[in-house]
Amino acid sequence: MSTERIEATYTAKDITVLEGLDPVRKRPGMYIGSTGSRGLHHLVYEVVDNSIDEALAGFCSKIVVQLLRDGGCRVADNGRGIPVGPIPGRKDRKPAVEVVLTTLHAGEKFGGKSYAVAGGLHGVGVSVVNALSRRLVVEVARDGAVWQQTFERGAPTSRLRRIKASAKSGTIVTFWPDPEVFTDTVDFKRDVLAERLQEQAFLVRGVELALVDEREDPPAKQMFKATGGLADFVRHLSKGKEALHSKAIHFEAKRESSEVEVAMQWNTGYAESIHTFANTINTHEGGMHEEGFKKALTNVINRYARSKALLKDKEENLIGEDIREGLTAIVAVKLADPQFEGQTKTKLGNTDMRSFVETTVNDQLMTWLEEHPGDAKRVLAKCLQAAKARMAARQARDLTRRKGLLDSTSLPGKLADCQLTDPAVCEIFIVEGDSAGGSAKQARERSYQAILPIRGKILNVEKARLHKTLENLEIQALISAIGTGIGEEFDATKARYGKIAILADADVDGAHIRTLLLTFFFRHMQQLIDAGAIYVAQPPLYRVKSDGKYIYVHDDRELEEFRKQNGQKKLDIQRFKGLAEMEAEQLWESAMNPETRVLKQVTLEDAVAADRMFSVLMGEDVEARREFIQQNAKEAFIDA
Ligand code: 0RA
Repeated sequence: MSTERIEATYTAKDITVLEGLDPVRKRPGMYIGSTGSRGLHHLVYEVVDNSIDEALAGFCSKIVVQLLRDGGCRVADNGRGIPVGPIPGRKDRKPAVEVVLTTLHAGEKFGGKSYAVAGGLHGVGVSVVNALSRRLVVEVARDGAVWQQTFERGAPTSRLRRIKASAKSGTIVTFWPDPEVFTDTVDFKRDVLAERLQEQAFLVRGVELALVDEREDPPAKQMFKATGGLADFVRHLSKGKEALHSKAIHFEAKRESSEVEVAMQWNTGYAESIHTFANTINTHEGGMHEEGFKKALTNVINRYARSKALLKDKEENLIGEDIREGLTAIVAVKLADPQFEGQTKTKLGNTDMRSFVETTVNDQLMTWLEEHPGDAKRVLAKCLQAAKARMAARQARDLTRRKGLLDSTSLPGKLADCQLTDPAVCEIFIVEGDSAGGSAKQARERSYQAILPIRGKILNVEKARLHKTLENLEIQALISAIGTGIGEEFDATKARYGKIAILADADVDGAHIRTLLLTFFFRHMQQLIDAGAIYVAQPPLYRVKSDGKYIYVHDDRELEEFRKQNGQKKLDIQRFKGLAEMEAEQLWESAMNPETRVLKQVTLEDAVAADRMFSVLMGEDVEARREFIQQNAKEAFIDA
């Protein structure tokens, strides 16, 4: 999970097809999502995706990503190489490689790729990377020679030159992101890239991906290659969880122009962790392949339970939720012409994928159950137990619902609601502690800002079943204030606020509370994260008086920056210990006033990584948690 300052977001449908690269430089956010750290990393993904396409088409077995000491990034593959000859039918006789690098969406116009990656923000083309780089060098080995061309901010600074003879083939793209575009940072984070390359390696079996960070001395090298395909992926995701059966269930099927591969494993936990992909794109919003998978899963488990008399004739079927509790699964399809739909263009729309996946899972999962009676018994016991818990939970929930605790008909007593009711303009601040809550209530603009103080640490939902979660008073207050309900009953249209901001102290305790709240949103109201409704407010750490004016400073780096800019001046610096000791006016100016506050929008950049992070960070396995925290100690908690 990553957070970022709010900036305008656009969807792919806003992108109009234009030939030149000017529009990319004018509105980079439209092409790569943002010009922050996320957008910066998108440049790398874009180039790697092109190499992955070559691997999917069966022409590339190795991809190397190098982070250069001078801030550049080099992506090398041993694919066919971008064509260097002129494009048939084009008058200007420009080499295809130049057209690919200087024209938006050129990739689609030729090449006849079998499984072209084109969804969401991906597949915008290497030309976008070129436009947003202060310099880019492309080298192609193909047609008996190595060819090279250079560019600056998207414009060629040389013609395509033949460098030397070569019998090899492949493409090397080296680019230096433009600091005029990426004003926040041009610093690539190795961990972020590693996570992504690791995921790609799981999805394209046998392809070798390497990451070399030459900014370290000696260079840090990581290699990703998954000979076990998705089974390796599931093992990776299940780290820190206790499996119900030792080996992941793993199967695949092919037909004319499509493939499906599934790997799944049940564990003793409660989280449902299903991730779906189409042509290596994470279909975060699901779609037809996910529907087919869930339908077959429910069907097979019920049929098996009946055939073994684990469910009696008069007993009701297990529902999907019972079966998916504690299930980690990856469903990956490959198809020729993927249709990406939904809010973030990550929902697979191809209807034929539903029946293809459904039939495959129906057959193969049933076979697995029949062939592994011992494992099957443990899985079924777990599903039946989940059903029992659900019935108990339903009773608890009916009770709470009867008392009106979860819907917004009776709002929690400590909520200081706003006067307006239009969710488009209303905001809620979830504030840690009653005293900070008190200041926030005084500070707020009551027409459109609501305050919900929460006491201490809320329940860790990672370790609790749904009915335990719903019994928790802080969580009840949260659910009813927000208004959407949770789980199956979640209804986004009932949201009472357009922005939900977590306001916690800038210290370790505050970070913990923020993580608990984010875990809750991730597991039970993920749609709100998808909709961009969840924010983290950044309370300031310092107030600096300079020239009679007060300035709020959010961290030590910012303070250092400020000191540099005001070299000679004497500064009067006040350090805040916590929200509670801030005056209402200070809180308003620094954390709540839309004109001056810093709100970071919580985005699910990588749902798979977030899933793993929450299970490990908030789960039972102390050893796995210690290791995770040590490995990630350099990174602040969740980037927030
Ligand atoms: C257009 C057509 C073909 C391959 C590529 C582009 C291509 C692009 C990139 C970007 C990075 N690595 C790449 N490798 C290949 C098909 C070429 C053919 O038909 O031979």
